[in-house]
Amino acid sequence: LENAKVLVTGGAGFIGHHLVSELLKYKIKKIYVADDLSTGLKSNLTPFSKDSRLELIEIDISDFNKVENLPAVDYIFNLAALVSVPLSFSESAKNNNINIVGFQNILEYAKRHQAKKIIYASSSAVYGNPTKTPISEDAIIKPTSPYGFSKSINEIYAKTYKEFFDIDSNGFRFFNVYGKGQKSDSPYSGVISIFREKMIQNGEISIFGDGEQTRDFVFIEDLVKILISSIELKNTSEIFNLGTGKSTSINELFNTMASLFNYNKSPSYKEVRSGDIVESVADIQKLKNSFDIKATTNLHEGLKFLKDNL
Ligand code: UD2
Repeated sequence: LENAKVLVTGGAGFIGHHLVSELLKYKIKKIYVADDLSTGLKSNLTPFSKDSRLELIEIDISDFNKVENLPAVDYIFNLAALVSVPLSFSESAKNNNINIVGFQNILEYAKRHQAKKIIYASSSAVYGNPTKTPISEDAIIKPTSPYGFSKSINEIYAKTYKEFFDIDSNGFRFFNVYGKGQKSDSPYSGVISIFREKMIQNGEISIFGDGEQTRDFVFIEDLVKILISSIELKNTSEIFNLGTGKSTSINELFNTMASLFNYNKSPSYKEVRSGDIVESVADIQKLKNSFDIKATTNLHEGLKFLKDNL
């Protein structure tokens, strides 16, 4: 990364700003953040505003005229996306524009500027409801939402650009990412940030379904380190699960958080959220085989960090 120029799309978002923060620890030459600030926040980048290596460019990646004019870089991290599964149903055109057209624009930009590599966010949503857990990368791709579909298309596009234009890439199927700075004020926010906020305010917590559905919660600090270390992989268009390999039910999550946050109320059980996946946990063998860095922060440590760093 020494002297490299980097583009981070979605760099003002939750995952993006953690990535920017980590990248700035390297002797990097320049980091351009491309973000339309629709869900990302300028304030996420305020802590680094004095670092002249960082530049925010306010663009929507679905606008090719704008993408084409972005400065040339060595590496691209594509994190810009419409990330909500429910919204991908109600705003499917927007989902397609940002997640499919936008990504294709970034690939095309990479090709024209001969970028060395694209590292992009895919999602566990490409699997839909897995027939077998833990889910390995070669499991059937059967998304159950426009969001999951769009991410599966990203993977196909990226592989195509490797095949035809020799653009290296790595796609990471993110499982449930959590950490500091994740929004809690939207109905589409992640369960951990919602529970945390409600517990701090001693508010009412809802669990959708019986709470026995499981997720693989991966800590943001681990995730960004893995993304950065993937720069070392050459001549590749591989796709990796990015999770911990550990499964936690929503009931377990609730109980762990309740004791950490001294929350004494009981949750109220509501109807299952439509399209909710029952079991989700990553098979991380491939990730382990390819990276020295692993997502090793266990959920209790990660949650404790969240509590101590309010
Ligand atoms: C995650 C990703 C999403 C997509 C999807 C793929 C997040 C925030 N979202 O959605 O982008 O990749 O995986 O499958 O990581 N829940 C409650 N009470 C609440 C909120 C949530 O019980 O107040 C439950 C919810 O019904 C679900 C679980 O908690 O069973 C996790 O929900 P989530 O919204 O954090 O994440 P998920 O897995 O639906």
